Amino acid sequence: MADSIKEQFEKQGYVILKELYTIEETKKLKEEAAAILSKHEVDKSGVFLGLTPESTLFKEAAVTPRLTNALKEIIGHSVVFLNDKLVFKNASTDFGSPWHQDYSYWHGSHKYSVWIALDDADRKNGCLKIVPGSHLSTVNHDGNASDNLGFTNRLDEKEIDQSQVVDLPASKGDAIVFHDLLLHASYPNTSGADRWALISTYKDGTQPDPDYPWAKAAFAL
Ligand SMILES: O=C(O)CCC(=O)C(=O)O
Repeated sequence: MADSIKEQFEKQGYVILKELYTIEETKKLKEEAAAILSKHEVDKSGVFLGLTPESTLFKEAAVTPRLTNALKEIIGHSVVFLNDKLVFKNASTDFGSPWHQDYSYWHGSHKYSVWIALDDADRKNGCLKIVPGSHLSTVNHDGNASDNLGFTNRLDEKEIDQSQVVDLPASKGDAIVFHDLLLHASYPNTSGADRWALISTYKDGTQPDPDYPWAKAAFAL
């Protein structure tokens, strides 16, 4: 019998929810995200934190039943949505995100992020790559971050065993739920087209945490 979502997550540190949103729903999310960027006069690629506090469409997307059922199976009955962010790489973005574990940025209880493709993503435009099973240990983030590309906590590429790396190409509307110790990075976008992704972060509501400034609009599911 195939592993359950919880078993897959516990072994690999991630699960893929194919077609979590339809093409039409994903198109609406991308249009809404573009409207929010435009309202804030953001015109170059990067990261925009906090779509759900501005838009009921994103709030509805964050609580879509197939996703919340999967999260409850993985996390338990008490799940809290913390925040979401848009990682919007446009044609001019030719750098990938370096290898890291998200936990190095927030500490506290473990968190669970959902990476949602708003565009089809592959090796040419910056899909995610991960090391399955790497969520079982914490590693040092002492890589050189002097390139001004953010990600101040990162690993040196040569610390990654390339034979263990798995690419996670995704179609629009697919979602990847991953543990905050899963080692991940993304390829540069060399396609000349957009690669936009939405990342929503959740936690176990029974676990204490500091009052994160980035999660002011948190709510329990
Ligand atoms: O979507 C990407 O390029 C990766 C983003 C990422 O790893 C992160 O924000 O933690």
